[in-house]
Amino acid sequence: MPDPDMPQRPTLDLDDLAARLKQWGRELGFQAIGITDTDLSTHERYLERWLEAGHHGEMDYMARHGTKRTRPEELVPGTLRVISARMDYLPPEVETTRTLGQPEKAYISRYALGRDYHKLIRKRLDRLARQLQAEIGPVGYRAFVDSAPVMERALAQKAGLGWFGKNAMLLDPKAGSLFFLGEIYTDLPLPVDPPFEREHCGSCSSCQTACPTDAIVDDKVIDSRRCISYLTIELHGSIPVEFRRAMGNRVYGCDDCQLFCPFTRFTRASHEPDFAPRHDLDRAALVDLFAWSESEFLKRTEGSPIRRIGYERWLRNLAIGLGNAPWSEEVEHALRARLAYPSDLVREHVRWALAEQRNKHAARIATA
Ligand code: B12
Ligand code: SF4
Ligand code: SF4
Repeated sequence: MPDPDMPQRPTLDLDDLAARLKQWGRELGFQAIGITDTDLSTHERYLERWLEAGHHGEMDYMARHGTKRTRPEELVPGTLRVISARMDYLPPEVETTRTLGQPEKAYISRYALGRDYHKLIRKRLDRLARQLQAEIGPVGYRAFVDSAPVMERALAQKAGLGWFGKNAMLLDPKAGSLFFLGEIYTDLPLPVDPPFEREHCGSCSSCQTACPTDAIVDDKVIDSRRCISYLTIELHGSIPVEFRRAMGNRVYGCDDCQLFCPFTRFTRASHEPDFAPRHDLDRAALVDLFAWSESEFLKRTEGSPIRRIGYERWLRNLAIGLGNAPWSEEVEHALRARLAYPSDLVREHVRWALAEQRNKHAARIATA
């Protein structure tokens, strides 16, 4: 029974409000908005299985929050609905597979070429929620982007934004998967959208074939410990030797399971200035990035997601890229210049890379 002393919300046409909310979302730069409830019980089981198998590697935060990740109302008490939002990020005219095929260049994941997406999307979600409040008065809400124990893809699938591809990405049949997700948890009982039921992968398995390190261990299941994204961004220590050659020139993240997906041809370019490449990161040569001093690294990655890994891991990743580059005096010279760098981690990767370079040089001489 409603408490007669409590101020009541005026009777709302929630269907109309949800339609307007989606319109505001589009005006704020989101390409899709959907609404779902908080029942993630099926995904809770998938997550448990994934954690039991150790597929999270060193990402302890994936196991740390108990059921808060899969039960939104435990993370934010009172949550009834989740508004899921999609923002595309591929800047126009940025090369993808071509750069991957140029082994003297660095391949940086296309989501990380510009400014960090977290702040931008959080701000937009806050604006969306404030617009809702301006319309109907106080509403309980919290906005998230990849920053809290939230099952972003599962919520998006339930909210109708796409299906889980065999590469575990959330895909939209008309836009591929090169987009970010964010959400608003709210206590407003908005009408929910139907989940995205149809799976469009069919008999395709291009992502599994394309994955350089066989990290897609089952349909929709990634073993992070094999995934280049994890190895270059999340892993703190030494990158296991077994994966180093397969990493090629991928020095920050990896996009292969998306680039070779047939739906990626439907990607729509993003004109968000924040996502535009900085410092030519979409086309830079490995040797040039390896030559950055620590202060240059800090300055040039200010506000970029790359900064997160720090200078030491940046050099670690680039050393592997250089080891995989075709032999050249310039590459050997660049590596030798770092042989005395004051970090065991960096020195070990540089030694590995030099050995790779020397093997290639020897093979060249032998066949000359
Ligand atoms: C941990 C994490 C990683 C880890 C682990 C990846 C992983 N697959 O979990 C690592 C570091 C490897 C990683 C890599 C990348 N990530 Co990441 N990552 C996350 C994070 C923080 C959590 C993901 C998670 O919950 N994993 C747990 C596992 C169990 O979930 P899952 O892989 O999504 O698996 C689901 C499906 O397998 C499904 N499922 C399993 N079996 C079945 C069976 C059926 C029938 C069905 C229907 C479903 C189903 O249920 C599982 C649970 O929902 C999210 C942000 C967030 N808070 O959600 C971003 C996020 C998933 N990552 C993102 C991105 C962009 C990437 C990269 C592309 C970055 C890059 N270029 O390097 C790669 C892609 C790798 C890949 N193919 O997944 C985006 C994905 C956007 C999208 N379109 O899907 C997210 C949502 C961040 C964001 N806010 O935009 N990531
Ligand atoms: S991001 Fe790269 S390494 Fe990870 S699953 Fe996809 S293709 Fe494999
Ligand atoms: S490459 Fe094929 S199997 Fe993999 S996600 Fe895309 S459509 Fe699905």
